[in-house]
Amino acid sequence: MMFGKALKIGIIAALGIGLQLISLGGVFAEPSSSTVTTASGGYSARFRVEGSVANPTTFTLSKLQALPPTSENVFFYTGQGPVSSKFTGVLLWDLLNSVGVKTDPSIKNDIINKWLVVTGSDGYTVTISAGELDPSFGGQQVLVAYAQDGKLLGADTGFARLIFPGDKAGARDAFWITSIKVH
Ligand SMILES: Nc1nc2c(c(=O)[nH]1)N[C@H]1C(S)=C(S)[C@@H](COP(=O)(O)O)O[C@H]1N2
Ligand SMILES: [Mo]
Repeated sequence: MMFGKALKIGIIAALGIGLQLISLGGVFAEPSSSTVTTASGGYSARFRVEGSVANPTTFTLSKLQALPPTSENVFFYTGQGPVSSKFTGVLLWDLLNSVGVKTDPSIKNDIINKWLVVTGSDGYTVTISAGELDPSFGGQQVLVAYAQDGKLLGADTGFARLIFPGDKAGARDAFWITSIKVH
C-alpha cells in the first residue's frame, strides 16, 4: 500500500532529523558555566517569600531595612574579576524566621528536610538547604544584601542579592531576586 510506505518513509525521515538534532546538540551544547536562563532579567524592586511559610510576604527595601542589619566583608571571584566589598543586609535565617518556616512537628528535626530556591528576574536560581542556615546546625551567615560599601544596590543587581561569605566564586550570590520559595 502506497500510504503505508509513505508513512514508513515519513517516520524514518523524522527519526533521522531527530538523531541529527541530538548530535548537533551534543556538538554545540554549552558548558554548564554558561547555562542559559529563561526569563529576561533586569532590576527588581521587591521579592516574594513564599511556599512552605506561615506568612507569605513581599519584601521591599524598607521592609528589609526594618529587620536587624548585618555587614560582612567578602572577597569572591567573578567572570569580570575579583570583588572585595562590605555588604550590608539581613541574615537569610532572620528573614525566614520573620515569615515563619512551616515544619511538621511529627517529623524529627523537620527543618533539616527544608530547602529554599532563590530566583532572579533572569530565571537564575540558587538552592539552599535550611539545615545549612539554621544556627543549631550549619549556621551559615548567608546575607540578603541591599547595600555594597555603604551604597544601596543599583540597577545592575536589583535592590537585593544573596551573599555567601566564604564562597570562592560569586555564583551563588544571586542578584535581581524576585522570589525565595521554601520547599
Ligand atoms: N540573577 C543572577 N544572579 C547572579 C548571576 C546571574 O547570572 N543572574 N551570576 C552569578 C555569578 S556567576 C557571579 S560570579 C556573580 C557576579 O557578581 P557581581 O555582579 O557582583 O560581579 O553574580 C552571581 N549572581
Ligand atoms: Mo560567575
